[in-house]
Amino acid sequence: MTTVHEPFPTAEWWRTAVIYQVYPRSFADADGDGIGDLAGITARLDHLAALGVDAVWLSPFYRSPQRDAGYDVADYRDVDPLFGTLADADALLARAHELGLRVVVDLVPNHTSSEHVWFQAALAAAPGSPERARYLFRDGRGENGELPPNNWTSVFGGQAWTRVDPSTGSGASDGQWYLHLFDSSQPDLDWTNPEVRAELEDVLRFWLRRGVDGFRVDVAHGLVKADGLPDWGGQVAMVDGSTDPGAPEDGSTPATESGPMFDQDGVHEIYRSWRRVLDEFDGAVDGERYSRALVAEAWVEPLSRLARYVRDDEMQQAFNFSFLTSRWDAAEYRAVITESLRSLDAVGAPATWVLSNHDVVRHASRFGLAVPGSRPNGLFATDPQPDEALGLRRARAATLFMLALPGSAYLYQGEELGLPEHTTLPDDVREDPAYFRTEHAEAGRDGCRVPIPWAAGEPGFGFSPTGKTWLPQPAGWAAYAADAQAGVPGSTLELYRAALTQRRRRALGAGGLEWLPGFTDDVVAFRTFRTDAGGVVVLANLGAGAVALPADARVLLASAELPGGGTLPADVTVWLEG
Ligand code: TEU
Repeated sequence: MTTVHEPFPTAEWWRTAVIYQVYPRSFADADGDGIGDLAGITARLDHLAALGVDAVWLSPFYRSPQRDAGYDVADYRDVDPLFGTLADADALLARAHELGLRVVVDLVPNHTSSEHVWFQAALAAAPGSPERARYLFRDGRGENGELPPNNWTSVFGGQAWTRVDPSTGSGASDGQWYLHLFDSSQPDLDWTNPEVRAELEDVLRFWLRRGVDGFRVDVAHGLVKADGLPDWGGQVAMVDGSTDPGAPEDGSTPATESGPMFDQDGVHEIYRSWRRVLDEFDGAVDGERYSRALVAEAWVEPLSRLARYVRDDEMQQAFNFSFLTSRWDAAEYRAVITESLRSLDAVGAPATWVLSNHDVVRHASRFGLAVPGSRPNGLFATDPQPDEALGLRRARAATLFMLALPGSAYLYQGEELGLPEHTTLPDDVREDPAYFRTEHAEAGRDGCRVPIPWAAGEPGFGFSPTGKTWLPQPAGWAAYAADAQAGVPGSTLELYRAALTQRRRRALGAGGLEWLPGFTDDVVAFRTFRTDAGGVVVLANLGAGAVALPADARVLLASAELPGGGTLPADVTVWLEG
């Protein structure tokens, strides 16, 4: 079935858009090598149109040695042969637009791959040269420069500096060090260098000219480092985004301390100039007037700090990781939703909502953990395993209340199938650099990156024509396959479709929200409203026992079968006719 949307309903489409994240290596494989590709995505775009999303965000597909699954870019203006060609990218864009889907691509400006021509030139050049000045090369400390220039650690574990000397095979012998907040194959660019700024702006224009509708900006809070790269007593953790060992004892993230490598005021000038680049393209294609969007991947707290990224002349959106990192707790959700709407309204930006992505344990598994909603950096087979059924029940409930919230929502591929994390991956198939750099202390992110099951009865569950998959899929995934759920009442896929249909029909993303009194603390209860389209009443029961539904309740959608008798069981969300 192909559903073509009303194309491009408003100029500021991103204010209410549901944006579906495609992780190219794991979405669909057309050429049979077991790794997803652009042609595979294009062939499956009908699934996304039928699902009812507004836009697609593609994780990086650029030329890359794939040390960090493409977040290590060697050439920003080409497609990696693993994923296809520039012509395949053009075909994808054309087909998506035909279906009324906008396309957001990933931009990785904080670092390049060490195989980027710039970094290779930097290694070949002398300290102090213009080639070195595009990155953060420094002399080491200690008598012979044998100690790293400061004490920063990599987000993936280990120190954030690597020394160039013949023994590391880097080709340089002067013994300088270069900074990498992530893997050693991901050297950080120096954003105080005008050449770096000009180059990345040109990259934006390259993709805008090809017709992309926006960019998801990787590590948007990291581009500018504090002057002098001062030592810091803290440590940055992957996935949970917590940054300070001096954090409050209750485990909450400290309010403002983010370290000298993150959330420096200087980043905002960069986004102001990018915004001007995007604005050049408003109306540039076929005279169509709609704005291209920038979305910040910035692990910044509190939300009032995050709101600075989406001021009027900066980006349009920022991921709401405070929402993603909430535990399964009604009071916590009420607080984060209230605070999100308050701080983003204050700058005129839409709130965004997200529960899963390619860096975190899938929410269907997080909510099935002993502490539901806690967020380990991956799970090993030897770890206590999540309760799959409970996790899925809560995930469906969480998604259903998320999709009623005003603003824009992000979905991660496979969550519409209710996919859990692969929590029993054999260690010898893991690829995430975080697993290696932490010396296997963290399982890392491979478990949320397993190829998608499309067809229950086919090898590799239809991911690839040969049945190959770059990571193994659990045998139990036949039940989650898209073809096993399509048209099946009560399936997770049909729940997502129904919710997205109602969301669109009732313009929920564009509405406001009011909290409803009269329910117990364990119930997230709100009414969405919009004068011209009508709203819904949303009740999410996060408590342990059933609660009574209002006497006159007319149920529009429920995240699980209701028992009748006018009750809302535990871990279920309903939308009621407003
Ligand atoms: O992730 C950034 C990242 O690792 C954050 O989750 C991190 O916890 C935060 O910066 C700490 O404050 C992005 C990509 O999503 C990820 O896949 C890449 O591996 C990474 O950047 C490097 O490009």
